[in-house]
Amino acid sequence: MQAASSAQLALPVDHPSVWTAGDFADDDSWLCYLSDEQAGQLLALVAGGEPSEVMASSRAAMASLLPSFVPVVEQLKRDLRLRGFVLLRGVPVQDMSQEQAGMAFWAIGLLMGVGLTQNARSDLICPVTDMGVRFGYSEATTQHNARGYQSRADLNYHCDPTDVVALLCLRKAKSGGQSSIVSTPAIYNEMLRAHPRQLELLMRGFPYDRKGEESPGEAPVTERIPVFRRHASRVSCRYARSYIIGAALKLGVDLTSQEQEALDCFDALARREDMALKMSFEPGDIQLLNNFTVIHGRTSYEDHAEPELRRFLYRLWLHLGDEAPWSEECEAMRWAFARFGKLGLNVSQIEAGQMARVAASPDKLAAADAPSNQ
Ligand SMILES: O=C(O)CCC(=O)C(=O)O
Repeated sequence: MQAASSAQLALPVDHPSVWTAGDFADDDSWLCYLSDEQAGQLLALVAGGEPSEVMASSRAAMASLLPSFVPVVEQLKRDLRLRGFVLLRGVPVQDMSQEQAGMAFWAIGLLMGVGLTQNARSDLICPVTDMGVRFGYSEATTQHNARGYQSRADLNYHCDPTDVVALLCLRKAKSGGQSSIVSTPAIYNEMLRAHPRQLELLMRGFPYDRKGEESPGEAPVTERIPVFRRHASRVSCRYARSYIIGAALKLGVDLTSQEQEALDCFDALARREDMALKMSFEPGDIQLLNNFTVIHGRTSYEDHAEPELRRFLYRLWLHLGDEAPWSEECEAMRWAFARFGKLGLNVSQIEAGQMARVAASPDKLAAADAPSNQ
């Protein structure tokens, strides 16, 4: 890894990961439509495959079942390294059961990286849906151990703690639930220019809450994770305010007024109208984000009355292996708040123990999970 010199540190980042919404006013190259051939190969895969076989499949085996995806995957990974986001449109979820949609999603993820467990239930394909959890990210509304993806609340801009997060939309909300994304290198540049004192505090970082999902004997909070870490030509970011607030509460310390101000400054820049690229998911869309350079948020939503119509996404947390730029991150940035308890494990690490739950129905999940908030 090439370390940043002090001269470089003083300069703004000049990299394709720096963008604002206006840069895409006439550019939809981030939107990638699946071809009929690709949709057909996905349908053939899920019609013939058992979920357990798909989950245990190797990347090479999956590439031979989905050959039309192989060149696309290389392009997607390039886009994620540079611009940091892609929306894949056209997974034929309308012709699949929910379980089959989960399998198709896993298969595409497998071609890109290694799927990791995302909670204490070892979910590899994690439902993002309203399970009745109350969630907030201010000091006043933070709920003990609650995770936002199980609520229908507005989700403040944050990254997930892996290299890449992927969200597959199966059903939209009745209203709301709009996704928006912001370039964190663009926030960094703005802070470097106008708020250097706040930036310094963010570079020092914060401990993150483990939300009660740690194993017995593990600390309830992480070590300090920098919000920004500068490299020679780029900058990486980790940010999830509800986890920072949760950790401060568990440690019994108040964030200082300067720290609060620095977090407010980050949030205010993220929410600036010119910064965010908004997108509305359609069923069959997969949003892929580089968590080191893109934060995502979601507006609150209203659901349909009928459970079978309610907003439902699946989520993958992908580890992209030892190629740059992922391999250039230090341990605290790379694994952030992902590797503890039963989080951050791949299939081979968990198969000796419990099997991950694959594509269970939201009702079963709600019943199983309601009291634990995991
Ligand atoms: O529901 C969404 O659109 C986003 C959910 C989310 O932010 C997450 O799962 O990290």
